Amino acid sequence: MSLNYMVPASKFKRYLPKDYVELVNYGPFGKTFAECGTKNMGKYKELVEEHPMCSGCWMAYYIKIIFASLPNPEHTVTIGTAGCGRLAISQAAVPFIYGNYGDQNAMASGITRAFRLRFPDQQKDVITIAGDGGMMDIGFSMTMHAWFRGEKFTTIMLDNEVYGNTGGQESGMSVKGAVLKMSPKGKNFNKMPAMQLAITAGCVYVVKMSPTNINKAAKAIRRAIFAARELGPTFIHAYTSCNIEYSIPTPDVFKDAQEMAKGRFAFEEFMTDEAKELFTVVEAKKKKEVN
Ligand SMILES: Cc1ncc(C[n+]2csc(CCOP(=O)(O)OP(=O)(O)O)c2C)c(N)n1
Ligand code: SF4
Repeated sequence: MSLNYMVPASKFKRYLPKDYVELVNYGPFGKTFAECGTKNMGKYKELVEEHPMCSGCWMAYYIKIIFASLPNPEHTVTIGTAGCGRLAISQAAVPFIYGNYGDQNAMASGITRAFRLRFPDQQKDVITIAGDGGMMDIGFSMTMHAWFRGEKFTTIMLDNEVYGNTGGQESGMSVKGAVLKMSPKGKNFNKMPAMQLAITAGCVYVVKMSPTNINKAAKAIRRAIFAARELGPTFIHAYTSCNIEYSIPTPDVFKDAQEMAKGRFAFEEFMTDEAKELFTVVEAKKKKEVN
């Protein structure tokens, strides 16, 4: 995809859906992060606006942040799988690829490599976005092997600590003892250490967080994308509660996320020395572009 495909021919413009024209005129394509990033959300036409996820779903909120953080939305492809998140991700004005349950990182490996061959002079960003079941249970081998192979794309795990979309089975990321609708006896093994697994498997940048601070969340997503372009696999492990399966009243969803930010989702950031060096250069350049 490129801007050339998105800008409608002037004579054709009046026949196009209003939504599309507004996206071209007032959306983030071709704009800077300072103009159409997380700081200005609500003031421009966002890449994902309407979606069928539950009212107050924290995952849907975080997905909006992901799309508002993209450094280059017109050259980005997202890859997802079965699970609640794909209901919103597939509504975004960014190409979305949907495969069999759990194979998102295998698909992303092929697509990233194909892009590098087909568009050697154009940076394309590939991001997989999937739930904890898709990423750490059924897709576990494909997630891990993509990391071990050093595939250069970003993996974002939407961890709601349950299979939300299928009515509340425990996942490897549920905590020990968690009692869920379809795990009435309580889970009997520990939450998987996703961050440590990612570091061991060779991810060059890894963050664990509860995304209560929008700008901090955006910074992590952008860093993950910048590092994946140059250095290797990157991973964001975000807490995205399921207020339905964990019976969190909608007005308390933010409070719950704040509690998590003080607990098992306290902010942790890992980066290799090369990634650190890269961020110093890239972030100084971006700052200069804004001033
Ligand atoms: C191969 C296969 N097995 C099972 C399913 C059924 N299925 C759909 S979504 C889902 C679980 C989703 O849980 P998770 O990945 O954690 O995402 P969430 O819905 O919680 O966001 C399952 C088991 C499927 N679609 N394909
Ligand atoms: S079931 Fe849970 S994760 Fe799925 S949309 Fe509803 S609140 Fe969000």
